[in-house]
Amino acid sequence: RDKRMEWWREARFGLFIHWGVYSVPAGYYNGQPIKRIGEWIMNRGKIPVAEYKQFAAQFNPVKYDADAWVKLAKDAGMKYIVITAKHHDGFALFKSNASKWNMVDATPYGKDLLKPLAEACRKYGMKLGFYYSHAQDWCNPGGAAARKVASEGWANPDSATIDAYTAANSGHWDPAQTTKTMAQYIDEVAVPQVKELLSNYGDVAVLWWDTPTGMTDEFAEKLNAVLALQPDIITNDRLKRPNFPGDYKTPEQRIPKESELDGKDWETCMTMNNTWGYKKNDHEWKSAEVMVRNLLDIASKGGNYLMNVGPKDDGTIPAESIARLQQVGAWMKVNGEA
Ligand code: JFZ
Repeated sequence: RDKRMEWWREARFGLFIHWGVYSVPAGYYNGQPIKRIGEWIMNRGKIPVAEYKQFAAQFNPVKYDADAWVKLAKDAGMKYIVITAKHHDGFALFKSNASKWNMVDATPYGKDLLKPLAEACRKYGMKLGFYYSHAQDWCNPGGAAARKVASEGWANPDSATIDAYTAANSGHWDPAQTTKTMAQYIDEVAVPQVKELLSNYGDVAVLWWDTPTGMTDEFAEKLNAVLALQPDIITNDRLKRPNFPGDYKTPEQRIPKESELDGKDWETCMTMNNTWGYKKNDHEWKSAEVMVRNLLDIASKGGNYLMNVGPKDDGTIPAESIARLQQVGAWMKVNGEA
């Protein structure tokens, strides 16, 4: 068990990538800015499934250069990358036989986004992990939906009606979301897709589960069993609490105090501005100086820092993020241990 954790304990610094169909609306729906994090736009805006799916027709990241992304991370001193293979909107960045709602079948680009990233990671000796939203899935029927109200995010005149529906339908807002049970979704989509992720991309270093809404121990057991496909894989603590603690804890957007540390491994994930997925109206960037200070604080307490970028729909990482990664990299070259 500890052997698997060795590389991770020395890594200290990694790149989180939130990329998906939400980079197309980029924070706006019907011309209105939707509040809060960009990758939640479908839920906050209560966008109907059929309408949200149309954004995929515009998702054409022709400037995507996986080699350059991995090089950028490497030059910043990062040792691993975790990318959203599927976020809560259910969209798979990879070719999937379990759902047509994927990059190859639903976009004009028509190519698997994870394949070139896996190749580039092998080339540069970068560990690769997959974030997979196993419970929440707002487009594949039967997936869970966390109960967030539209009025918090969008001043829609219909929001009261939508919120009443959402409250009565365990967080869903479109009847298309509930045509199957969650058990069917787990068996027909989640388990097969995790199998695909752990079979088709070579070594997978990390499985990063997220938001266990609606999870039972039985569902978690089924997903956990698939990890056997990658004997050295490690996982975070978000599959299902408390029976599936995983290998490390994931304080989010915050660095634990010395007094909170309990000997368990941990990783702080953080955004550079105020969103994980790209939003064109979020300009509140942290400085590279703050990031270096965070890295030092985290490393000195024995944790890892997973720093996020939210690429755009054309396949480029925002210039502000690239600049910060380069600035942190310049500091690491002078002061880092590598
Ligand atoms: C999430 C996702 O919902 C979000 O979109 C993003 O991917 C982020 C990295 O993870 O949400 C969470 C999950 C856990 C906590 C807060 C937000 N938490 O434990 O405080």
